[in-house]
Amino acid sequence: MTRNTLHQPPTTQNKRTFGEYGPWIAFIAAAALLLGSGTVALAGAAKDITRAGVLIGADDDNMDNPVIQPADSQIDQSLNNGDVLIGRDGPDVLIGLLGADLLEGGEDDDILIGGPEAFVAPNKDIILGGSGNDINIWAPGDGSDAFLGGPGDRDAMVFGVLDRVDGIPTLTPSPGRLRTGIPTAEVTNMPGFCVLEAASRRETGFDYLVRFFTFSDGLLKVTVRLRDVEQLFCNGPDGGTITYADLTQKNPILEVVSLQEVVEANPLVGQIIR
Ligand SMILES: [Ca+2]
Ligand SMILES: [Ca+2]
Ligand SMILES: [Ca+2]
Ligand SMILES: [Ca+2]
Repeated sequence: MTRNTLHQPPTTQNKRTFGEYGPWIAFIAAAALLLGSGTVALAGAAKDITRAGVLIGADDDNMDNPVIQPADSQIDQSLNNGDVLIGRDGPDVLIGLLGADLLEGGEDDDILIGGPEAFVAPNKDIILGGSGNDINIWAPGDGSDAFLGGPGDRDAMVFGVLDRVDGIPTLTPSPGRLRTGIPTAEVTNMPGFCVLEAASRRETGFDYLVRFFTFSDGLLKVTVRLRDVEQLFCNGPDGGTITYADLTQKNPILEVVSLQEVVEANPLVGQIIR
């Protein structure tokens, strides 16, 4: 399913030009950007771990799409920009953008981003890491999500302000991620902080609920559900810090850590956040 050309979604809202992508486009294109066409898109190729892919939601399943929405129907037939993005063998980067997206990393150590949705609803994503040590990044403006890390004993949940151009996360070259690059995010400058709550898997299907409160009004804005996730990185209640919880511990708590301690806990997260 590798596409060598950029698919331009048909809607005005999502129309982007190469120029708008800025200098990143050359790198992204070289890294074999895969832009989802339709609602299901696949990255990488079976039995070839070098075929990692960047898979970005097309955001074209909406009422402006005549394939989805018959002209003679006034009733919304669309998924409101929801995409299904499925990674394969390699270490993929999956980015859902707008809509309630379903992301599945597949095998290897994937980086998954349900948004960024920038407060545009629907913005509640379901994210499945699959095997390997996966990283899910939530950014302010994304809604309440569920992240199921799956197999892998170092799946990580990260809350941070994603670096982006025109709403699309920028991908920075990384030695271990030559085909895709990695997204980057500022954790210490978020407009809020996380509170970790243990959950009953029997009652909820999840191990933890992460509550995100905003500094400006002290209100609970978002809850991210975690299952089979071993690490949590967020901002602390005093702001300007990185907090970390080892979710494999009994009664884990979020504690302020240095960037060096982040690197020791998860080297790839250490490259992504600051
Ligand atoms: Ca989408
Ligand atoms: Ca994968
Ligand atoms: Ca995993
Ligand atoms: Ca896991």
